[in-house]
Amino acid sequence: MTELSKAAAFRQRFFSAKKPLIIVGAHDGLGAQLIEKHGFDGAWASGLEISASYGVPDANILTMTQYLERSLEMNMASGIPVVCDVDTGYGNSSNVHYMVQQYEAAGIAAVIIEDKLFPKVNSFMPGRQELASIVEFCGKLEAAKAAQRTKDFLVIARVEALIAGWGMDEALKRAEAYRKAGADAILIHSKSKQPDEIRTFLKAWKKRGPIVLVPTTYPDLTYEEMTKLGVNMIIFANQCLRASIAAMHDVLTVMQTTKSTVSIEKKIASVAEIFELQGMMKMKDHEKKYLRMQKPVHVIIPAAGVPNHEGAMAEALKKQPVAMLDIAGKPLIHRIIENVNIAGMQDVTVVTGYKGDMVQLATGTTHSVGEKAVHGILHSILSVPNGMRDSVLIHYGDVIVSHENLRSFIETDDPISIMISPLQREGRYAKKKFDFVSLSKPVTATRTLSRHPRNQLKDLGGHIPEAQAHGEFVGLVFLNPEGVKLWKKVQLTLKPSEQKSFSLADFLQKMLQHKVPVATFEVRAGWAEIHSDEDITQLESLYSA
Ligand code: SPV
Ligand code: MG
Repeated sequence: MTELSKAAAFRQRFFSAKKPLIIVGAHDGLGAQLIEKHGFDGAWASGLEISASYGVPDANILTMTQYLERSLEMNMASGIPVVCDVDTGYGNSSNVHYMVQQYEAAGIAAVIIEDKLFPKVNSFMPGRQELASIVEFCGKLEAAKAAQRTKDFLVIARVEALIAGWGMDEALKRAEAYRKAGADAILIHSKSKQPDEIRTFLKAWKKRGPIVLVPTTYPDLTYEEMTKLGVNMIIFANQCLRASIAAMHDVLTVMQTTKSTVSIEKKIASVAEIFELQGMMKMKDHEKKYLRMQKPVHVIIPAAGVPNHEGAMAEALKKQPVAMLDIAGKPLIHRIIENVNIAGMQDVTVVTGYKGDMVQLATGTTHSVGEKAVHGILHSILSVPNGMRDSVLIHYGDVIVSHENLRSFIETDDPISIMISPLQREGRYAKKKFDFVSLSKPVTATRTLSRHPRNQLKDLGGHIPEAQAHGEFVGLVFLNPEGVKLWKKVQLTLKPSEQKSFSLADFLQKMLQHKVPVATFEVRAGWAEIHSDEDITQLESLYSA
């Protein structure tokens, strides 16, 4: 069985219910959701509420499109039918024709058109309340009924004769004319504080056709009496807006006078409730099923080591850890994490040790291995609780890699890959021990089509002579979930002493010994190591360029 459209279901209920349906005014999707939660029959896209929420008068200042957009928003956000206040239909019969096509196509269940002149003014506003002629308005109603494509859509005619002071006879005459012109129901509007005017009208009307009421000024008319009088639907048109304005005044007063929110925290809705209403949890479930864009990557940045640098940098590092070295006005670790974030990775753990208290992050968390950081880098990595989760990017704390390189690096089907660079400028390798790499099938051509040639690692470490090396290890390892499993297997074979003393290169070598394939990803540019004052000067000119 196919499900009825909202308009079809609403029409059925409107004409068959034994008691008046109740719809409630709103001006946005959230309002419609709350109304639905409380079990009402529908939402009223109120012209008063929508215009007030824009901060403008209820006098056709806004355009049809603006009202329609809000109505659509309410309709999409909720499962209840939306009945729309379309004022006078935004012009003459041609405007009404177009309006009905638009509202019906948007899935709106019903529109209520009033018999005033465009531009209208809210019915409760003293002063001009000009009525259209009966003839003209009947033409609009006929245009509306002719424009609808399905039989389900409801066109309700709103009689403003009592509002405009034209008297009961005129109101009854108009209601009858509109019924004959094809209106599905009549809304008889009154601004009287007593319900007598409405009682008189309804008694004289004698249930000739369905009736809608807006009991804003006559709240004393009970639901039971309205039921007896044969009312089909009532509209609580603006009470939610008025309630929210009062509530906002209250909290604003408290916040302004006490400069605190402590006393109101328990009275206001929680952020969790907002999340619930806007469907945040549903979105998360949806993402689990369908979002395949980015795999979660846990980034581990070992930055615990006691520095052994030379020159002016050594002086600076007596007072702070490498991670907090200033690179053109920002700590190195912030620059690293910024690139990692831009590359789409948000789950970051920085392992701190030496002067770890000084490591302050803007995003990401820290994990400390103690001030002395006596063990190797592998120990730092393994000490992160549940660190080897999802996919893992291990990123040395003293290299900066461009976000473009990072993004390409993790886009791989290889379970484990490491970032390498061709051998660098002369003399670089004289000063300290480097982890060189040798590849199983080295690219011999100096020109290659691939931006980042991928290859297989044959050997890695300081024991490879420079002359035989195909490149150097940059300090980044990426493991996809399969790679993480392989990592854990090899980890189980380590002796406790190895777990403590190993460098990352030692562990990668161990993987090779266990015949775990390690792929290499070559970068020729877009990375820098921060080891000397010269490195920092170079980076500063890059960042300030
Ligand atoms: C509205 O809610 O915009 C209405 C009802 O038209 S009333 O304000 O009572 O006229
Ligand atoms: Mg209105």
